[in-house]
Amino acid sequence: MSHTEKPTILVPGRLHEHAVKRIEALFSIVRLERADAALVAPELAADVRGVAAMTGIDAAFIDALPKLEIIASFGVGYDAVDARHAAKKGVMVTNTPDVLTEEVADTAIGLLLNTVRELPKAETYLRSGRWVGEGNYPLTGTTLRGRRVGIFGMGRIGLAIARRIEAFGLPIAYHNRSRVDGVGYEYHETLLGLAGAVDTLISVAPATPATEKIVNRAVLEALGPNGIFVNIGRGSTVDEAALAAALADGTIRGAGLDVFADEPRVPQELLVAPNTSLLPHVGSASVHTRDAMADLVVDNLVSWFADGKPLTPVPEAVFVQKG
Ligand code: 8YV
Repeated sequence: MSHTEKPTILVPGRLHEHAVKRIEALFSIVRLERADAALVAPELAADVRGVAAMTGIDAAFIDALPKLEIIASFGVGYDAVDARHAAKKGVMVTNTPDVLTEEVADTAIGLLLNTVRELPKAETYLRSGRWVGEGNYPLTGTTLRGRRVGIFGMGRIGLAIARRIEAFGLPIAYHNRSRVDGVGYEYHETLLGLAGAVDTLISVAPATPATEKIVNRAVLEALGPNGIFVNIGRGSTVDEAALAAALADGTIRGAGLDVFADEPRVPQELLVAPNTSLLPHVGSASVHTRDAMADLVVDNLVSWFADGKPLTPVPEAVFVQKG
């Protein structure tokens, strides 16, 4: 790409600094306060050929950019991007799979252990002087020993979590839209069926219309009074009011949550519950992994503008060709 041919890339809202720096070096970058069609001035509409974003991109924003060719989204979950609309308009959409898989799986295991063995609470106990003052931290009522683990969403991250759980010596079952080829774990056709067969449910499910509030009262009842629910996927997949009620009335034993329906707001009932372990959506949040995600965002743009071959197109857009 010669200097004069540099495509204009629009970055609405905040984006990882490493991605911004590389876009600045390789493209002509334009920043916008947020991805709002009303903010797109005519000069911008005439120029922008790519969007790199960590934020939602709706149909109106796509329509406001007639020269748009590609939306490079930061993150593996791209529910905030209207990928179907983009693809319909011939706009490529990419996400950042693979590079975050092991990090998110690590976090899921940490969250599971924090929930079951109360490690954050035990640390707070020590730091606040209670070990000295009151003696040993109480034995935890829950343990990983003897648990049966169900994984909801057997994609790349689900598989990476399953590999780790295998090393813990625990049996694994799963539910997914469909059975995954080559995966030998016990498969359940429904989430309810899976919840009934396990006592530890780890959700890695993406946000789709089909998964909206799918972790509901019935699923939590099926998980049962010794049940532990861990969510590392998306908050919208959980009926949070039902979860808070289930935690309060003993329908399940505890929950570890990294994601919430209305981030960064966390329902008060979940914040004050003694049997929750909560994280502020840090599944992939190490410098190492976020830098790798940033690189993949930019590499998708580079590859698209060089030869029309994005590295990681989302399924809705795989058929989109560079015009
Ligand atoms: C986000 C995530 O990328 O990849 C995902 O789907 O949930 C995260 O890694 C992160 O929250 C940045 O917005």
